[in-house]
Amino acid sequence: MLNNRLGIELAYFNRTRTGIAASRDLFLANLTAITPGQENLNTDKNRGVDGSISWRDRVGEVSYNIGGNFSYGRSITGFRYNRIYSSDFNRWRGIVNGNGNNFAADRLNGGPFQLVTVGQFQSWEDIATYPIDQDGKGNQTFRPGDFKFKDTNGDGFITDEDRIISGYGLNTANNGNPAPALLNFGFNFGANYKNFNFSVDFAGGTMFTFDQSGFLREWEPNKNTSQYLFDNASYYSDIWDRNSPIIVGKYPLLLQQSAIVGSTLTHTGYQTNVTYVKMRNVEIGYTIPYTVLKKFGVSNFKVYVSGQNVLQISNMPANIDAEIASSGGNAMPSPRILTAGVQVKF
Ligand SMILES: [Ca+2]
Repeated sequence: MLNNRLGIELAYFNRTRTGIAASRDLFLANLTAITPGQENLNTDKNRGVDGSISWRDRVGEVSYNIGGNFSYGRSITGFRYNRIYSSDFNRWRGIVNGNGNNFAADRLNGGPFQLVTVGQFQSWEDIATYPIDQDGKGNQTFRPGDFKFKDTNGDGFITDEDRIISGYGLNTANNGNPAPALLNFGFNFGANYKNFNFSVDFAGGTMFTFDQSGFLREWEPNKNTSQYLFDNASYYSDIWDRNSPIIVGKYPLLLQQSAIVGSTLTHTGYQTNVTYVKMRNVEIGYTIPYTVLKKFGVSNFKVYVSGQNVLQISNMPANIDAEIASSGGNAMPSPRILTAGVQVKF
């Protein structure tokens, strides 16, 4: 298009898988020791769109190219064999036998049902006068810095029934580690001027949830925690005096207890809906002209510096690698590689 300067591609996909194996709900006495076999009962759907655009041209002695691409996809729960729900509320949530997964038919697969965090208690007085009872005990188990939750059904209490779909999917099959971004994008730029060349490309993603766990969330007995959590948690103004005022940070006090601070129900207090972009590759090079090289018997001589994963801009806690596979943050990030080199061909 336009003398081959402009390129555009757009693709839409809509895939339905049928015959996914599942077991029928059968009620057999445990004594029979029989479990129903799996049959091809269910369906799943995946829909999405991806595209790319590129442009290359020349301005005076500079030739350049610029491009971008994206892909967006979502999975949707399809037909589900007539499951038996314990209540209409669980039917709406798609919860079967206490399984927290979202199995409701024709719903976008996404965030788990969880409490939504709406703030933090700022002081003891704030706790004493807070109109919503979060623990069924008049909030006496809370301390300044602990989370406040949304009373979705407005009954004045925080219970299981206040949970709603919130955030994007967490990879429950993988310890709650982040699921892949629903929207991925990239863009690139390259230019040549005389004997100089420059190229850079960026890659990023958005629409996924990072749920801090482990080192980024807890301070349990005989366990380490992260500097990030220490730096951002609430703390006693006098560490030797438990009656001293609590300075409220971004997270609750770090207490050595096994229960998750604030609520035993999952909530959004430690979650971030992440958007990130990384400078994936960058290179600048200079090629010595052949007219100069010829007399040395060299056909090609190029010097360059290049980098991979040079920088990341994101809203990740502590700006840790958004592509990290661990919700505890304790995994190897993509390495940052800087290279300086000389290419010689004879
Ligand atoms: Ca409620």
